[in-house]
Amino acid sequence: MTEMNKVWWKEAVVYQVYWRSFYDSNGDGYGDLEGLIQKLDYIQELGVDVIWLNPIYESPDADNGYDISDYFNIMPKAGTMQTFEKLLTSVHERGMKLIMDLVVNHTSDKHPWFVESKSSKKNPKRDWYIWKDGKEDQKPNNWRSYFEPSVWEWDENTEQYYFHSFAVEQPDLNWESPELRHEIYRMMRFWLDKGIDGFRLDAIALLAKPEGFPNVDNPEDISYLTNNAGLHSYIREMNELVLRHYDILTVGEAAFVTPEEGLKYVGEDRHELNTLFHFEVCDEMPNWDMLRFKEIQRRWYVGLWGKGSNSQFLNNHDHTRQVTRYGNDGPYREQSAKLLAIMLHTLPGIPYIYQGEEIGMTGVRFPSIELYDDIAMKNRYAEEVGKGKDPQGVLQSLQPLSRDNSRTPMQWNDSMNGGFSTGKPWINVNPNYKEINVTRDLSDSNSIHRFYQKLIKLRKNNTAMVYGQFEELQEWAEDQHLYVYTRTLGDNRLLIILNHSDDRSFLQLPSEYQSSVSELLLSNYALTDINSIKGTIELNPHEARIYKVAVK
Ligand code: TEU
Repeated sequence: MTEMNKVWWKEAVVYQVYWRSFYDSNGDGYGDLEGLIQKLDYIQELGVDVIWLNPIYESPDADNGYDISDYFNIMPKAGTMQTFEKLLTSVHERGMKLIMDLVVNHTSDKHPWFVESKSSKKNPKRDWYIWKDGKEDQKPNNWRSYFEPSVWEWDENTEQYYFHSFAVEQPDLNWESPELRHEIYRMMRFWLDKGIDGFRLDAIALLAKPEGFPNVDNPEDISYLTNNAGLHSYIREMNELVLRHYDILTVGEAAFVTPEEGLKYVGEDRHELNTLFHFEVCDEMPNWDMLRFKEIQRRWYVGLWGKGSNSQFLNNHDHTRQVTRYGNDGPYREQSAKLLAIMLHTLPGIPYIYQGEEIGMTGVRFPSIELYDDIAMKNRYAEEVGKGKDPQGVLQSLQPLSRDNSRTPMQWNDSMNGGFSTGKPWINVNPNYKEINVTRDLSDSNSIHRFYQKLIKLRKNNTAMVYGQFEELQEWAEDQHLYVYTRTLGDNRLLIILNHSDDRSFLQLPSEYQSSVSELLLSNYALTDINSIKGTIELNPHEARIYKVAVK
């Protein structure tokens, strides 16, 4: 595989800020941009390069900002345009970059465009959204949406249905309309000309709909909403008219893609996006499965390496906390959080840190549906209970993967509300904030946070972690707990050994490695001896090591 050309965003570590849960500066119970500004030193000291900011645009907040009613203004609970501009300046003054969430598959149903479109079949903006005939009791087809049993919502006034891939409050934009597309490009330039450093493109795989909107055999498998004909012509047009004119990072949220499909988005010869989030792990692997994870990593490495860039993450604002879902958030929480960090930062791809991951924040279990906020969970709860299912059983089935697991407020210290807010937080703080918080981690040189700092610093000094070829040691390729691989760039080789298990593991490396280690770069146990690689190695539960080895 050829070495890919070097560029700043490939070497970046990205920190995702779900601002409404990050830090509340005015006591209204919501995090805000002023609060983020006050915490920029904290983010900078972690060592990250780019901040990904979840949507801050005007929104009725049906889906926590992913239902936009004005792309050109900031929602008041986040702050003002002046606060945003102060934030952007402060981020740049610290040598970091800021990418924004671009939500253009849909708007809010309160967006003036939709209000106009909905007002009459003859309105000039009617075709900025997707309207279809049908009868009140007969929908245009049998598709279901991410958040509702159907993608169709009846409008009594104009006696047609409108299409929504997500909630009723989120009507899909009609990307077949050139007028709509050019208005979106104008909006993108508005933000890029302010100096932002790129976009995370929300639900980008959904922009094109299946030709003719035919019924499907299995409505529950909503992959039919994604990766349809015409999609890449839209993204290429977006690149041609907007993206290619700026030195930016673009990352597409691409649901239901395989490496082959993913390459269409990020192939360097495709002139579409720089990189992507695929969901073969977070959407399709409910619990940790090392063999499946290895297989996914292999396919994506073979599919993209040398041709396009991948991303590495195991949680975000839509997916529960990684140490809970894919690690051990009990007795081995610290070791497990550090092992997952080493894995994500040494596998091929740009690593994303979701706020709180760097202190090992965990998932949560609220005792009643009323304490949850996530529209996806509440809609699914209502749908299932509406079928006559036991409410408590439905709640318990939805809790593990509820998006609210990752949306509880950042835990800054052990004071009220974890130091997040002096008001009543919009969502309850995880009760473990007294034990898990930033202040505690900053006071401990062996904390998860301090480990992340070392790991990110290591990445800056070892370009093999970015551009090195990936190769598994075949002796452990089929091991359910041990993950052993190298990253090689020229004569710079790293050997990574992971024991993803609550038990000890033992292994004996091939002699070529035993005699070639030159340095133990990082370990999540108090290990210092580079000769620790010789003979039979005993690995503690969730032990992870990075060695520098000579290339023979
Ligand atoms: O999520 C999009 C979404 O749900 C899927 O496309 C994604 O592939 C994956 O399945 C997530 O589990 C985005 C935002 O991240 C989410 O917060 C919004 O609710 C949604 O779009 C609608 O804007």
